[in-house]
Amino acid sequence: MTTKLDSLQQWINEVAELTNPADIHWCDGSDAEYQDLVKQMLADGTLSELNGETYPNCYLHLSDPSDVARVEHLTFVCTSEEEDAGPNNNWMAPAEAHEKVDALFEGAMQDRTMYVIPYCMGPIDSPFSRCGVEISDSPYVVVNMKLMTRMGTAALARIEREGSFVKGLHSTGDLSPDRRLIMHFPEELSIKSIGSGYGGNALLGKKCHALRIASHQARQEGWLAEHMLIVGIESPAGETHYIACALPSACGKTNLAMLIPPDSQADWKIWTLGDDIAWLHLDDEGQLRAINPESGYFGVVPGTNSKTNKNAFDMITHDAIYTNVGRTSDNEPWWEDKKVGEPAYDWQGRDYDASNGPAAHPNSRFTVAACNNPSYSSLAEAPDGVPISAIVFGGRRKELAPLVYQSKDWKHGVLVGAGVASETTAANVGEVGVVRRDPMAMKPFCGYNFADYWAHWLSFDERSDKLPKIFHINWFRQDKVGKFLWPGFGENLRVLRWIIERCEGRVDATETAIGYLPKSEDIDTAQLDISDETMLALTSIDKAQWLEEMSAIGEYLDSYGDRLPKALKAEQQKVVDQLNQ
Ligand code: GTP
Ligand code: SPV
Ligand code: MN
Repeated sequence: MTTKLDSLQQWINEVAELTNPADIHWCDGSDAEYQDLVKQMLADGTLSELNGETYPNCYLHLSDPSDVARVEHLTFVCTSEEEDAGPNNNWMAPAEAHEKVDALFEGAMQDRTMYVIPYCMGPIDSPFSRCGVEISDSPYVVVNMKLMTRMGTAALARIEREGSFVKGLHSTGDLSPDRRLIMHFPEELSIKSIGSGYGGNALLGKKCHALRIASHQARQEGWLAEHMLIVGIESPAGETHYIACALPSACGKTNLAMLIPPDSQADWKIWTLGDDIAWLHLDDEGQLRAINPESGYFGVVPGTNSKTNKNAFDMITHDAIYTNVGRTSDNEPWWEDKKVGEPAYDWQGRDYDASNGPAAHPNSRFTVAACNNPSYSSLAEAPDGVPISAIVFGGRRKELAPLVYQSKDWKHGVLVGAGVASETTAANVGEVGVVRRDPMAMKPFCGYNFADYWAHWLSFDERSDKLPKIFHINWFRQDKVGKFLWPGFGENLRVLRWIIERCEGRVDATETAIGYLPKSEDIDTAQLDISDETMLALTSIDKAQWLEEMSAIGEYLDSYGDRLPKALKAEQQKVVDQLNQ
């Protein structure tokens, strides 16, 4: 196969010349192609088959033990001006970056097949979708892209029609962390990633394209590319509200996106649109609408069980790829908190031995197509997306942040998002459990200077008077012995219901300096074993602690210098003044 699009063919030729592959394969995205690649990977050991009776069409991939998560310290945004990448990104001048990374790509695909993977992020016929082509020498990447994106012939046809696409070049290289680089060239709409075969480092449609490159395009074109799930909440009366929530990596997006209403609220329904990324546009009426650019999930496995996330637990029993989980003696996948079965082997393929640590890597993942999800919304295919009633920010905070609060208005909501901090997780290589600033859950994913990003967020206020309300949530408050104060998971619906009531103006709230907090009796706790004292702790703030937090946020904002929008600093000062009253 070739293409009639000269710019694409020319790029393929250049890459082939540089990387010297044994073969070039144009991916058509068919099921037959998927099966062929699986067969080939079973033969060479890249995949192993899981129990075909209980887990039909499920495969296990064990990655290199040094290649198990995103690598923020090796991820660069290469704009011509350093200031355009901002203090939130690692930066390298484009010429130097190309030279460095091209040296690693030289001959990198020798004896390997070069796969050309055309994909479309978003419904294939949506005006908001954007296409890309990933070149990769990893068949594992191809099968993951097939499950997670609209990949193949239809995407290529759209690319040839439009003539423009994001260029993503990927090779697993030699997997050495010393020769691993994830480079973004937003001004050229291109990505070069080498040395990792894992997740967001290698599946270039996801974080690299749909967040880092897309956020840069979104700023220029007046929309938003965000690290947000999209979920529909249908009331017993049949009204559905859609909300978009930004939570940092491994902080509960997939779980919230496919929540199952508990028995106490069985007359509510939840519809999943997306679990990780949202592209948001204002329509002609000023309504913010969202599409999910992805069409599959790359979800955290540990912690998934029939109580916490039954939808995920069920959907990964067939047609799924597991990466870095353990196995039982029956050849079923196994992970911590699965609650059934026993591990016999760990994620490195060794006999399980508790002294080696967990059986499944804490960042082990499943890949499945979205249509596997029992709560998948048919509107996920709607070209115009769904109307968003509320935007929700949040993080993982043992202390301080209440269960939920609402910003006073849009501008204040942008401050709430910019002030998000969260404990780090295993989704990135590095220390786990340290609180860090993660504005809008985009610290690792914003392809440009956060100061400009906040200005872009603020600019929406002038463009519409129908913007969604903005909230902040925290499921992760703990007591003195480290027990979660809030039951979480399905019970989070109780908080979503308060958010909807607020959007509809049907419930009062307590005004505080940081925003509107629920009156503790307004969060429904029927049939929940939770004390009034705990509810009070979850729905009140400690002024002294918040003064400290707001001044830390002020210092953080100041670190962005002159480019920081004055309006944002003024919002921070307003909160400080009110806390001091
Ligand atoms: P990324 O895919 O990295 O972007 O992560 P995510 O935000 O989708 O997180 P995910 O839903 O996969 O959850 C990560 C971990 O948090 C899992 O181990 C979950 O079991 C756990 N978790 C999710 N929701 C809750 C909750 O409401 N309460 C508690 N205590 N844990 C939760
Ligand atoms: C995240 O880290 O936020 C993920 C996983 O969703 S990865 O695709 O590896 O970035
Ligand atoms: Mn994510």
